[in-house]
Amino acid sequence: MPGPSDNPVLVPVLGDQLTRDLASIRGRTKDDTVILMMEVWDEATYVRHHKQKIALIFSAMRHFAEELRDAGWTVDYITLDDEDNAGSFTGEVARAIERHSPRLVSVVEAGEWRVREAMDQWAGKFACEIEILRDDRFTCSQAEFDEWAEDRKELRMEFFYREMRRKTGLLVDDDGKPEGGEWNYDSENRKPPKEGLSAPEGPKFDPDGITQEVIDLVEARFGDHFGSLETFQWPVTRAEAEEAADAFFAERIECFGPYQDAMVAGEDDLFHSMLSTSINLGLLDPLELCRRAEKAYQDGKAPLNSVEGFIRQIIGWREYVRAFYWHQMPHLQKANALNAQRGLPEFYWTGETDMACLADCIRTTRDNAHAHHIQRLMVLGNFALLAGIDPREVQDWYLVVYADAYEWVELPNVAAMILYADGGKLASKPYAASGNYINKMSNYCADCTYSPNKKTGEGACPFNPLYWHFMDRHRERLEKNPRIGRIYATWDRMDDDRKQAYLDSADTFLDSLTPAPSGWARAD
Ligand code: FAD
Ligand code: DLZ
Ligand code: SF4
Repeated sequence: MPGPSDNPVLVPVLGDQLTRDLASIRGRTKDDTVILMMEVWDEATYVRHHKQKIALIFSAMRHFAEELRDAGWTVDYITLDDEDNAGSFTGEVARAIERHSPRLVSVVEAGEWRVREAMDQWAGKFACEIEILRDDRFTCSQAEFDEWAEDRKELRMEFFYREMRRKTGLLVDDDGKPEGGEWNYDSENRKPPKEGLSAPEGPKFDPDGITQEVIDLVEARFGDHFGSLETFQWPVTRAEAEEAADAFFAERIECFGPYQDAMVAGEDDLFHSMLSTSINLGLLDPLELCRRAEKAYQDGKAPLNSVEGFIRQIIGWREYVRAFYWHQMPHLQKANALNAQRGLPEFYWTGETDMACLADCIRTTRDNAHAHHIQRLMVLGNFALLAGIDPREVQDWYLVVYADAYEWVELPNVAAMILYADGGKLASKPYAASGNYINKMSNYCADCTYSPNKKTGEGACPFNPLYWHFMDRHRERLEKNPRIGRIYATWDRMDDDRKQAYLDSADTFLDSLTPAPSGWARAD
């Protein structure tokens, strides 16, 4: 490798840090820097990631390395099948220090607790200076969040989000007032799908030579992991990710808001942006996307409820869950406030269930390593909540199956948002719903063996008895909650036979579930 000067700066770039604007690359000079990129066994196997997720990350890493080299940077790239590969970030940094004798190792903090803990050991392990920089791709620093959170009994995204709106100036006028008079237009973003609702398809990217090589590697080394590789069509470069963003802003943002919570069988993307993989990898700048959305509104090309909704997902939810993760780790990983102990049903892996909504959400998860937000929340998540599935099993599943899944974003969404395992620090109430909600917001029920209108017994939608079973077994905790407690008046008005029929139906259904054998999410 043509080397830069003696004792250069070594810049390790992790698989989700793929931008030239990274704090550790920005301001460096090409003749004094070696960029280190590492495909390592530990990262590829700490859970048994969906095959598309590994292929996406390796392909994006290889393309980014090529882009850096073309721009004149020195890149030391370790492939997974390099025979001396040490298998871990720490092992590879140690080998790179031997090769390059750097005067400084400069790295941007890792997104995940597990990796950051390892990184924190480097200063004690290596005989050269180590610099760990803040990841300034996020708008909110941890110190800022911790200060905001201090002395607050409840952490609510809505108030944090207003701070982020003020900080960025997005959709805020010169007097600090929100555009249109309201901070949040969520109430306009719950339109059920009308008959035949369909969205213009976004661009799909067929694998090029680099991606195909990676797909072959993944099939050979991780062939027994969950998911299909045949349908791999993710953007793997900044240029492709920008093309995907262009298509979203040209064709789908207009309806993004109104149909944000809608679900249509077979319409996998609907009006969603499909940009989370690219944002999380570093291919797209989240704030730049928000500015584009704001401009679409200013130019009259998209309504306020769509644009505010999109911006809220990014500078609201995305920033919020990341800061919440660091605020609540490491205990968030083990939180189980509702003492849920049931094993994850096998159908989460096989898709073999008569429940049409779950079957469709698992199909798109298997084929595309993606499901949109309301599918993750109100179908897959709602079921796991109502059925009382052990949070650790649910967390592992979500971390494995989605191409955009990194623990900092997956864990708060799963443990705190869908499972209420944190006891309500993030969400004001559990997102529990019966079949009625899914029937209203989707067309799934029309083709289901079960009926959403039947409440108990044979043929009843399982979400109906499960809902009351959940409410009944968590009464002590939930009836004090002003946002959900009133539901117990409805339960108390039912006669005992009706209540018993709900509880018996739910028990019969829960007894019929086959738990997944171990080994799907983590190696035995
Ligand atoms: P869009 O609907 O177009 O939204 C725009 C962007 O907003 C997304 O690209 C994403 O960057 C951001 N966003 C939206 N909702 C959230 C949220 N709740 N948390 C953080 N960012 C958000 N997102 C991930 O990136 N990785 C995950 O591992 C992940 N796990 C999730 C698990 C559960 C249980 C739930 C309910 C949500 C999860 N999300 C996760 C959030 C969300 O479902 C995905 O970001 C979204 O479906 C990605 O598709 P999209 O880009 O089309 O999103
Ligand atoms: C998810 C992942 C995988 C599967 N493989 C790698 C890898 O081999 N090399 C790498 O740099 N990053 C990988 N990643 C992403 C990392 O897990 C991610 O950067 C850390 O979780 C951040 O803390
Ligand atoms: Fe899902 Fe129930 Fe509707 Fe079937 S009837 S699709 S299980 S909500």
